[in-house]
Amino acid sequence: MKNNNFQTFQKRLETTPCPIGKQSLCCKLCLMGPCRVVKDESVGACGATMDLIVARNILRFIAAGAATHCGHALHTARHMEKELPENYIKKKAPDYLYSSWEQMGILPSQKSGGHFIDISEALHMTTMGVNADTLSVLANSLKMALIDGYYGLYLATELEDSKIGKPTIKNASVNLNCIDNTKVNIAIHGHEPLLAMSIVNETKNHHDINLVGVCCTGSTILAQAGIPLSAHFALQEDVLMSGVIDALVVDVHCIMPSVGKLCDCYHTKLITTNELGRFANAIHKPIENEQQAKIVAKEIIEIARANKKNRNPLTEKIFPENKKTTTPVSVGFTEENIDIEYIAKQLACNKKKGIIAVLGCVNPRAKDGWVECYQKLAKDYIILTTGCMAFEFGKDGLLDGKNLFHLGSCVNNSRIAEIFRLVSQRLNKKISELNFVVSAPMPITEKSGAIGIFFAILGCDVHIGYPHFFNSNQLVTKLLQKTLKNNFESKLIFDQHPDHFFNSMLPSTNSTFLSL
Ligand code: BF8
Repeated sequence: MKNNNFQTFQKRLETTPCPIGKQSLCCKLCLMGPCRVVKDESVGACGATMDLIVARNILRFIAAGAATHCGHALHTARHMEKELPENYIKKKAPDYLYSSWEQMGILPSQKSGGHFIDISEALHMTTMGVNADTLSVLANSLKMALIDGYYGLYLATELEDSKIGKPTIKNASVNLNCIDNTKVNIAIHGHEPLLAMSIVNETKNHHDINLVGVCCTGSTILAQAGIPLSAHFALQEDVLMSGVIDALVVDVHCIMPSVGKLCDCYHTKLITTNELGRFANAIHKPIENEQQAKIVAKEIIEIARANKKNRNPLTEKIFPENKKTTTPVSVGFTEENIDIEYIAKQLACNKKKGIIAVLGCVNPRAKDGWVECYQKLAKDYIILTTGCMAFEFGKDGLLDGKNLFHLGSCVNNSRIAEIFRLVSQRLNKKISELNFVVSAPMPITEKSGAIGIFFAILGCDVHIGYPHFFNSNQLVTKLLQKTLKNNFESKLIFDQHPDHFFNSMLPSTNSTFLSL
């Protein structure tokens, strides 16, 4: 390592999170603050109550999550030279849910791109001195989640599928040992996979290149082309610390700012490809369309190849067991190739108690034991998984495509929503009438908050396994739960203990047979 001052992720995690911010009891929306509202009845300098402050923080959190997924869809549409659709939610959602959302007044604009105005209005209404009605702020949080689900997850997935095709079921491999010190290693990290697919295609002509994925761009090229997935969010620094990554190509989301400095510690060339995701020390190669992507893909291969000679043998981690120690996985499941009829039968005959969708991040501050918990639950439930949690299952050899199904990246959570829709339709039930649980055991990002609430307004119970703003103020939690129960027959489950969660999941179902 050239820079001895670099602190690794593990080291940085030794800093304790702010106990006030962690509960969202801090308002920093104006310069009279930041105000801490830690005692009952305490208010901010402007008079904002604790529940209003928590609700506003929730709305901003979810709006930011929606902005990222909608930005992903927007970038993809631009890349494909397509307009954003109109009336998209009406076309995609079950009618009964659309009516509920309409009645509640949480439907966003249906005009092309109009949802971005709704996101902007969410920021507007949460500035100091605008909306002082906690329930209204929370209702807008549901609107942001709806935007996230359809104009983010659904639209990004649909556009990607139409551009690169729906994944097919295939065998692949995961974990850090996918990195091959004998070859030129290019790691592709981020969330928007269109350039990544051009690199995948170009690499077919270059046998000295070893491509590996990181995070959600990695999940997509894993599902799409069987490119090995080397790491999830929490292991991204480990990829670089192999000392043999000749180029790290990043787009947007979940790319730790630390990787800039870490690339400098080694010989790794950092290449940024999106105007939003800049690093001061990177080679910047923004791509906006397919033509540029093809050119940049070739350039990236040349940059990485030329850089291999700059490796420092003293910092190289050798992977002598290379091929043997990668973990085999079955990937590429979608709403179209998973057997809906079979799943419906399994539920109808009570052979499976329900479906658990295990989503989202792997927060190193959360409790251990979640993978084992779902492994045990897989005997009684069908488990669908995406994002970093899917990697967590994969590295432990559990993605078998029999009980645990890999559905792709985090925007591909729309595939899970579609499976819920299709299975419930097959059984002539509402989503809320079936035992569909969405579990985010270790959330980190704003995106995860938006996804969680999106599933709750579809009618799924949503489990959160790490302390969250959603549960930091009694009144806010009560209002949220009441709104979800009354309108969608769903609830949020806050449980940080894998064993307790496991026990709560087994007796929760009745043995009523459903008619097929
Ligand atoms: O979108 S699971 S840490 S990588 S946010 Fe990020 Fe969380 Fe991982 Fe993909 Ni999803």
